[in-house]
Order: sequence, then structure tokens, then C-alpha cells
Amino acid sequence: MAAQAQAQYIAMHHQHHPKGHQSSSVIVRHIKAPVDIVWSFVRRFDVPQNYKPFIRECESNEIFKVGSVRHISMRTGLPATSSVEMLSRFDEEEHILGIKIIGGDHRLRNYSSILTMHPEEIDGQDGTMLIESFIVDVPEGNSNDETCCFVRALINCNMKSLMLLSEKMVIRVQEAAAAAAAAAAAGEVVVEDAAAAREVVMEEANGV
Ligand code: A8S
Repeated sequence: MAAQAQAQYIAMHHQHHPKGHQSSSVIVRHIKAPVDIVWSFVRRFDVPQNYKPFIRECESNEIFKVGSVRHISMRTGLPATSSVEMLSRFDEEEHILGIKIIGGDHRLRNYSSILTMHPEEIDGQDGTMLIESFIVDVPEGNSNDETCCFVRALINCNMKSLMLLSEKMVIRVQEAAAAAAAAAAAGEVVVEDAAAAREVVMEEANGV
């Protein structure tokens, strides 16, 4: 059932058509956090460093929308120092984020990625199936396999970090809800209810 849903999502959103000199792949990860929490990090096109561990800084002075551009500087230790990226898809209802790399000092030419997330139950809890796919030119001097491994490794790091942050956020939201309930029981109204407590925690984490 889950495998079928996964295949369907991939067929629907993650079809790239690589030519001979291009590499493409799909990565799936399951996160024990509801979609709205995972999406709260991913949707912030202007602050990718909130979850992507290789990014040092990001500049983007626009309100983000399709066509918005961000200038990223990387941490040291990578074969790259900067990247210029454009938001190519942004769907807040369906939870779809598409990015195209349009410049920068690195070796990934014509890189384009799509990230989607889908609600799923994990151990009886609200979870998220995270799917990311990409297509990129194979750089001169590298094989298709090398390129695919390199990009997959980077995406895996991003996804792992997103998973840890999201799962931590679930715990903070639960704690805030419990604290709100305890305060209410004691007759103090700090935040109105569990839903309000959750909003406070999520806004704080994402610097909204
Ligand atoms: C992403 C995905 C990738 C980012 C790559 C593949 C990159 O930011 C890093 C190293 C590079 O050599 C290329 O969604 C580039 O972040 C971490 C600078 C583009």
C-alpha cells in the first residue's frame, strides 16, 4: 500500500527525462512528523540554512514566489563556494517545492530538483513521506554514477537534517501543548490552547 502510494507520487511529480549527458535520481525518506511541520522548514526559500547543513548564508531580498532568486554561500570543505538558485515551483497546498540552479561557483550545471511531501502514518502517528528528485548535467571528467552518488549524498544530508529538526519540533510542540494545558488547569492563560502553543513553537523555530 505504502509502496504503491510512493510509486504513484513519483510517477506524478518526479518524472525527469535525462539525456545522455545528464544524471537523474529519486530519494525517499520517511519522517516521524506531520507534513505541516516538515513543510514549515522547506517552504522558507529565503532561509535554506535553517535546515541545509552545507549552507553558511543566504541572501534573498524578495518575498519568495516562483521566479525568486537566492544567493547562497557554502561552508568550506565542499567543491563549491556559492550557488544562485531560482524558485521554479511553489505549491503550499500540495507541498511542492521546485528549484533550479542558475549560477554560482560549483560543478552542477542545469541542476533542477523537485521536493514533495505526503502525509503517511508511521507507527500510528502522523508522518511524512518526503520525496526529492533531481536532474543535472554530468560534469566533464565525471561519470554518470559519480555525479548521481555525489548529489544523492548531499540530498541525503539535507533530508537527514530536516528529519532531525522536524522530529525535534514535534517534541517541542507536544511539550508546549502540555505546558499550555497545565497552565490552563492552574487557571493561568499563557497561550490559549494546544494549537496556539504549536503556532508559537513553529514560528519561533522558523524565524517568521
Ligand atoms: C540542495 C541540493 C544540492 C546542493 C548542492 C545538490 C550544493 O549546494 C552543494 C555542493 C555543491 O557542490 C553544489 O537542494 C551546490 O541543496 C551542497 C553548491 C549547488
